[in-house]
Amino acid sequence: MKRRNFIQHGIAISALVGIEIPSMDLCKGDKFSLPLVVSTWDNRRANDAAFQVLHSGANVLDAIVAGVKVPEADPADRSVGYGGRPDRSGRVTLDACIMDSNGKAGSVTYVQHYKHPIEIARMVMEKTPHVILSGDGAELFAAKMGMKQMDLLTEESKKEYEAWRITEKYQPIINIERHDTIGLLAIDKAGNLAGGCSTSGMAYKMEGRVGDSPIIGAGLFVDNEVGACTATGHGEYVLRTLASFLVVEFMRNGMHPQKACEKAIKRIVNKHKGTSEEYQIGLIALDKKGRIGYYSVRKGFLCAIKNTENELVKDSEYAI
Ligand code: SD4
Repeated sequence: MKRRNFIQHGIAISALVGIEIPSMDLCKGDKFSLPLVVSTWDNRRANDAAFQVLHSGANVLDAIVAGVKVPEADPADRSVGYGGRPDRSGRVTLDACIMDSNGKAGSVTYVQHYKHPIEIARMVMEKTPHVILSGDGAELFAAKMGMKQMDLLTEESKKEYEAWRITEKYQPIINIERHDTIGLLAIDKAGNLAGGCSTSGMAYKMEGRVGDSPIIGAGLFVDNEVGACTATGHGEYVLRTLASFLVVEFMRNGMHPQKACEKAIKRIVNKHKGTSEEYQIGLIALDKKGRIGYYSVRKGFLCAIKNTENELVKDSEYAI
């Protein structure tokens, strides 16, 4: 079911799973029991996959990869992986990154023909001396690692792209077609954190454009001593402010994840006062104690939460 059709004002899925929903304040103020998974938008299926892995006692990094792979493989998710909208040359180019509990990071940018950039990012982290591989180099590395190529442009994306070419107007629409990137954060029973982020980026972006999602500190940041944050939305705004790093630093200074997300979003808004663009950014954060936060520039952002007692999709509060 389409996110925008399903979610209205913090509808949780208690009706579907028979679970009582904590109030908004409880969600944002209280600790959740561990293990715990949170993700951007209505990524419940990704949360489920990640949680199952965590619950089975496996590594928190395995949980991140299992979760992120769900929207990457889903052609109905038009902002991630297979089925993602192309750039203005008609190519589907993917960005992804991952961070583990030891502060290691891996990332790929501008990758074509591979459905699971999160797996390539993990291999960059684990099997190379580098943090980021880009474009041809990332694809060559994926081929060497035995990953299979495929055509990522679905018929639906192709048709839309051809319709777009009539006007070629680059005008991202907030919350709907161009914002469904997955940012997934998880914490295991022992309190170890990890995170991942994956996207096809802004639809009809310029060739070669790289967004915030694969940039460590922008689209994602994890510090196992403190907490983790991930971002979605108009990446240029996140890149200019290194928003995920900023949120983790706020939390390091003792701020609650909710306050930290709010403060970072307000900084983004203040720094971009003069812009006429109707941009959207959503941030979610998780700290070492299992407390969460989420906040956005505008109405419409969602945060999905899953632990043993809860399976929720919450509307975010917003700045403007
Ligand atoms: C980008 N931040 O490439 C990504 C887009 C996004 O939901 O988050 N879409 O700018």
